[in-house]
Amino acid sequence: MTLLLAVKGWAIAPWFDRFSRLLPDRRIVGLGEDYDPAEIRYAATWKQPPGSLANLPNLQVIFSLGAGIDHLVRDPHLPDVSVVRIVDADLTARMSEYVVLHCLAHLRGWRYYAEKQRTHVWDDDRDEPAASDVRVGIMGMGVLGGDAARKLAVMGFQVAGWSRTPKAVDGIQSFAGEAELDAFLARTDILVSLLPFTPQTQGFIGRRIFAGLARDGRIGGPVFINAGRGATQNEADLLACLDDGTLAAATLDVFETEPLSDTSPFWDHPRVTLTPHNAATSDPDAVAASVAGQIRGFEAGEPLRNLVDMRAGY
Ligand code: NDP
Ligand code: OXD
Repeated sequence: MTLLLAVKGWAIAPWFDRFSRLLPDRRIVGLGEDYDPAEIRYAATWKQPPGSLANLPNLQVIFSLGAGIDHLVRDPHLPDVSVVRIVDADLTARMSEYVVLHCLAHLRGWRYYAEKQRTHVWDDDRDEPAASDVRVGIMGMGVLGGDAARKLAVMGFQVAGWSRTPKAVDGIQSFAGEAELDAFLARTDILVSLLPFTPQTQGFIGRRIFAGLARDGRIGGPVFINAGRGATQNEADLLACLDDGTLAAATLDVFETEPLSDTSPFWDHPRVTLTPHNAATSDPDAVAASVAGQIRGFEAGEPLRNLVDMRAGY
């Protein structure tokens, strides 16, 4: 009944602490510790080294401690057991805060006025559209995209979503699949990506997507916000499109390679705002409680929730 914490890139101590308190009757071990592979029943993972979940003969469930599961999909030695991802109100709320914040920042000229303040310029001539003048398009209308869409609509934005399958969300225009992609892009001033990384989305957001965005909007040109996965964006295209005016600005939380290299041109780009993949941090209190609850439910015979379809890859 041991839980293995297979976590890399995050401090592990808070997870040990929460899981030990929530599951006091279990042994909690970390990678590299001395344990018998046969004692591991559950694994809670984030960016585990590939192969580290192989050869655990009694492993039954793998939990991702984040909403994304690409660290699992990319592991060629992943055992064929149930994979559960996090769907958590705290994480969802954090992502929507991020998306609303950055849509508003582009609407209200946040960087523009920061520069005016830095240079002591009282500039009250900027065109100031209302949120209702601006069309936001969200790629990926899952748990996170759906919540962000609803909250943007409350702020007054004209919101549409694009996903594999159509969605019925009050007040949100739905587009689906390749056949409706161009129409979705053509009505979008601010493009937000909350797409997962899959073989289909890898490198998908490039010049073809940026060039399809509306050019008649009120915010001075198309804007791209990516809080999904970095590997879904073609970074050479993204830079070229920012430089030649195809895109007016970008907010990036995720990158092809993380941490972002010290020499990346994104750091100093005048039209890029960047954050270190923290749009929606997994809070150990909320996430460990969710995983522990699932373990107890599973052992009581309840079905696991938020199971990943490993064939679809998300
Ligand atoms: P979901 O699985 O709930 O939603 C994924 C959405 O993407 C679905 O609407 C799905 O369509 C759509 N989609 C998948 N593949 C395609 C495709 N090929 N074409 C069109 N649409 C597609 O995921 P979440 O909303 O919970 O999370 C989304 C992603 O956000 C995560 O995978 C993760 O990568 C990222 N994330 C980033 C964080 C950060 O801090 N930056 C934090 C948490 C998550 P359909 O509904 O039709 O299936
Ligand atoms: C993620 C997360 O999937 O932090 O990026 O949850």
